[in-house]
Amino acid sequence: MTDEAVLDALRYMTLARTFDERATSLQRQGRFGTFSSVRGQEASVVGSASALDPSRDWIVPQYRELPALLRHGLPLENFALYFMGHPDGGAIPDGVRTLPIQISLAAQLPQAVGLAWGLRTQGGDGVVVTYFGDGASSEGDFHESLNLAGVTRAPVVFFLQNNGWAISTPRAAQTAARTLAERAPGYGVEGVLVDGNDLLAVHQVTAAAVARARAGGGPTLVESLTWRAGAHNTADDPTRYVEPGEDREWADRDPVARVERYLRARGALDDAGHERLAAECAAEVERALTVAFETPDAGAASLFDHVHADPPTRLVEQRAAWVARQEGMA
Ligand SMILES: Cc1ncc(C[n+]2csc(CCOP(=O)(O)OP(=O)(O)O)c2C)c(N)n1
Repeated sequence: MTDEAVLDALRYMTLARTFDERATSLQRQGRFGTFSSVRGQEASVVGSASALDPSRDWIVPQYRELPALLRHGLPLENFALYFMGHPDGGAIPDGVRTLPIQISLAAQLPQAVGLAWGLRTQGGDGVVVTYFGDGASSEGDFHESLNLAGVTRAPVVFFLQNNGWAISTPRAAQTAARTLAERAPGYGVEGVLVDGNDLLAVHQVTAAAVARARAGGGPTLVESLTWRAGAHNTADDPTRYVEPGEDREWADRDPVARVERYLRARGALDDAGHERLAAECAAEVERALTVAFETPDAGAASLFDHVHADPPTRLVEQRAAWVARQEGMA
């Protein structure tokens, strides 16, 4: 990666960390719903996303990949609206090649394989990168997806973020395999293990997997070994299951500080540049939050919209009853 590319990556990492702090505070105020932070995993997410070409590649996300979606073109205000429960937050603007956030573990993986296989069948050269965690790798969808991808040689990169935990379940309780990456050859898929807190290493490994998939070389499973710094989400209390001091060694490997140190050592970042970056990110987060909070309320009846093109009678009746009830309460 050039210094310029690493600076660009640092911008997305800093933006995510700034947004994380505001989102956590807004959740505490009751203005955001439950929020999952990407803190600690920024190098893993940004290093992989920066290996993609947003004009032809696709991201099929889980719920912890804000900076990847931003780099791919999703406006930050859409992400904020999502956590405010606004339907606009689930809408992906035209031309942005990402699927919506997936909460149901591993359910995005068969979709990623189908999308990749479809792109190839239509003669395109796009590659799909799909994100998921160590917990999701215990789901049947994971195994079915790797199996199908191996057989079809679909241009898909399975990007497994092993952050040590599935809420309170440790990685060791997910599988007896020594590593998660080594499961890949059993499906005829390439498997790679990478230090997920090293931006440059993650970028290099993902870029190689994307190039191979684009050239017709088939799928890869990347296991990005990282660490969730803090809670699973704003509803979780890790002090109940993480031993005190267990995360000490990972605190020393903070991915944002690591990239900052790297750039400073190369003379590509100084105090003034760092302050400018922090101020720009803070301003961008405030801009996006202002847009989100000024977006008109969608109304409770929007619960029924965007689900069926042609809703069944039962739902049409329920919607009418719901609207009448809301109006009666107004
Ligand atoms: C099918 C399914 N089962 C259970 C849950 C509840 N749940 C939400 S997140 C989570 C843990 C996920 O851990 P992991 O896959 O490692 O991803 P991480 O959140 O650590 O990034 C669980 C069990 C769910 N969302 N979907």
